Amino acid sequence: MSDGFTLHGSPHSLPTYRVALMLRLCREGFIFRYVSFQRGMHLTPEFRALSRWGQVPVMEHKGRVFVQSAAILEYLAHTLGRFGAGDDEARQHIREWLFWDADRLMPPLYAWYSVELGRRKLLPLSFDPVLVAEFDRKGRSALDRMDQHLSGCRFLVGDATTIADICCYSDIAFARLGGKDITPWRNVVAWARRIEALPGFAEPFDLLAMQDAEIAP
Ligand SMILES: N[C@@H](CCC(=O)N[C@@H](CS)C(=O)NCC(=O)O)C(=O)O
Repeated sequence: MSDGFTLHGSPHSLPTYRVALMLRLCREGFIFRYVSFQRGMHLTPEFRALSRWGQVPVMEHKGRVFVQSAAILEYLAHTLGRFGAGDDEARQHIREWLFWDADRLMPPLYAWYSVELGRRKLLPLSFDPVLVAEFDRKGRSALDRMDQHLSGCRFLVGDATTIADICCYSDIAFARLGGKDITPWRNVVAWARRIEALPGFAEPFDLLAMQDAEIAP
């Protein structure tokens, strides 16, 4: 096992992107192992031995195995000393955003992407229009909340980028890939531009290749 970072996931996976983006912004190289859902790679005994819940992303580092993208971001912030909190209060606020994201932001915005993949027949997915309307209602409401918060600040917590921003930004990137126009949320758009201006920033499909690859720092 390598002493560096190995990331198992898929370019179509929003939580995989969020970990890859963090590593890239920290200028850390990593080995990417593509787990193809279509080929059932997530069901193999080797993968199930790594991933407690059978999900990507999985990150390996120094003989340890990590799952759950938000928890991985916290580990990376702590280990690499980047994009973390300056004090206990900020750490708590960052964690609140990570939990809010998993509860309110990521589910509807990632669903928008799934709906689009199904619509374009790239995956065998179809959704009841009632469900699609519900994704829309929840996604819009979460974006309203975020936009309101960002009206008074440049980043979600404090005055510099943290893992809270990296986490929530990934949802915005996938909402856009899902064909959603987020321009009505002007503060969110301005904030997203700040993340996109960070050195090393890359869009999802520019960062993760469809086959195993060594990603340069
Ligand atoms: N809360 C998890 C979500 C992970 C997740 O939903 N992964 C999906 C791909 S994006 C997956 O592995 N799905 C396969 C399955 O659940 O069987 C995280 O943030 O890491």
